[in-house]
Amino acid sequence: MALLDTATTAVPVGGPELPQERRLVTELPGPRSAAILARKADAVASGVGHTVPVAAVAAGGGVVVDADGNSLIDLGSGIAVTTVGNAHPKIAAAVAAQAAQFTHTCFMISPYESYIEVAEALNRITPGDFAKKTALFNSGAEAVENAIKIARKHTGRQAVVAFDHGYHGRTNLTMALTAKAMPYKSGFGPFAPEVYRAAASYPFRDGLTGPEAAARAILQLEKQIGADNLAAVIIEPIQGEGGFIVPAEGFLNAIVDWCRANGVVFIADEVQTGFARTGAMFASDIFGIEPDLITTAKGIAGGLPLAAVTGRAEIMDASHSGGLGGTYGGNPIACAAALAAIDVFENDGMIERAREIETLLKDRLATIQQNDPRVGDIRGHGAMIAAEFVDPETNAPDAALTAAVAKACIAQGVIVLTCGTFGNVIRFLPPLSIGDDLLNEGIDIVAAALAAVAR
Ligand code: PLZ
Repeated sequence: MALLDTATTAVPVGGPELPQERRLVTELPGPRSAAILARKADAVASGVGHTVPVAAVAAGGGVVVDADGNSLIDLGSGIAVTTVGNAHPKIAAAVAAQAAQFTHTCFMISPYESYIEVAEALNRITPGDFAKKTALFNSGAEAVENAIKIARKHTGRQAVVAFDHGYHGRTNLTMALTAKAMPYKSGFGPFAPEVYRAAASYPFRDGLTGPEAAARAILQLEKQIGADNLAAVIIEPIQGEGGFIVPAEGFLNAIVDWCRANGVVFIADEVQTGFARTGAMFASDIFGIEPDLITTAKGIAGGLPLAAVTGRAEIMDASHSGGLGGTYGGNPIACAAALAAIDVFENDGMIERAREIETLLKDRLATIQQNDPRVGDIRGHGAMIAAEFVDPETNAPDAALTAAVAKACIAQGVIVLTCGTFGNVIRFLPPLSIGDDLLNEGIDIVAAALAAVAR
């Protein structure tokens, strides 16, 4: 069965040449998407959900085109992955060339240069002016799992601390690290042992300064777990799924200092914040911290599955030879894509573009907030910006309003994602290849959707 009846619909080629416009030719889903989604319901496990009810056929610049010819404004980048832009020409070319050369040997069997080049690039561009090493994996969760393995081996200790509102993945250990039961954990236990949780810094909700929030967390680490038992502390420098929570100034620095003083490995999970997304190459750079280990994925390879753990050479080398790996980790096609993507991040003005997007989004959202106190907080860095929706009287999270606004935006052809422990945050994660016109049009639609939901 063909995916599309190509006799009647020409499938557009993706990439930046796609018409950069919002265009709705049907209601969403249109008939072709509806038919494909009906097959999804029959063939794909129900646990695998979807947010936008269309079947994608092409994407690039700032749009996603569906099977019916609708063109949607992309403010999600497939959850912060297509940061350089979908079907970026340099990535498409690198992937095609490598696929014609060889598709796989297994790096643990016959190594190849591109894996090593990715490691060299990550050792160079991640924060910290010290000797580093890297190991490559397939997904963010797998990188996190391996960072914990390495930290345990290095310290000879077992306990790991993650934070309130943290998200680190859906595998067993990373579910344990993740702070939110629904939809990520409920019914999927038992979870990995020796995982503990500390209080995070959430300035909009806790009102604490960075040092105050850090003191609260450090008290928990010392009294509930004991530094001598603790292998690693893992935190997202800006918490992603938990609500784009930017910690108060000084919070991360105090935690890093405490870890260093106590021989605890500090792991920054930059799977969502990495690679120019936040207007810096890594969010750790914004806060002036130098993690011992850093986990990356998502934006690293422009949409190909690749992930990494990078960090201090003496920690990365803790494992016996053969202790780290996997069949596909550092697949050559993914490595070719990553080298192309890192070239774009470093040389094509991506960091500057992320900062421009921050200014545009924050200005527009601030105007909306002035007229509507249900927008409780606007926060974030670069092209990772969020609005938190509340009951203006009590500041209580308003998940129903958030869901209604997001649904209305999607129906109008604007892909927005929600997040937050309380489900009351809309996050904006546009590809850095999007133009200002589409960004503005997207925010116009968010504003109209908000205005349309009665106060
Ligand atoms: N660490 C900080 O953001 C992935 C997951 C969405 P994988 N976030 C999006 C979902 O519902 O599954 C993420 C992250 C941080 C780790 C991960 C996990 O990365 O590549 O999804 O395994």
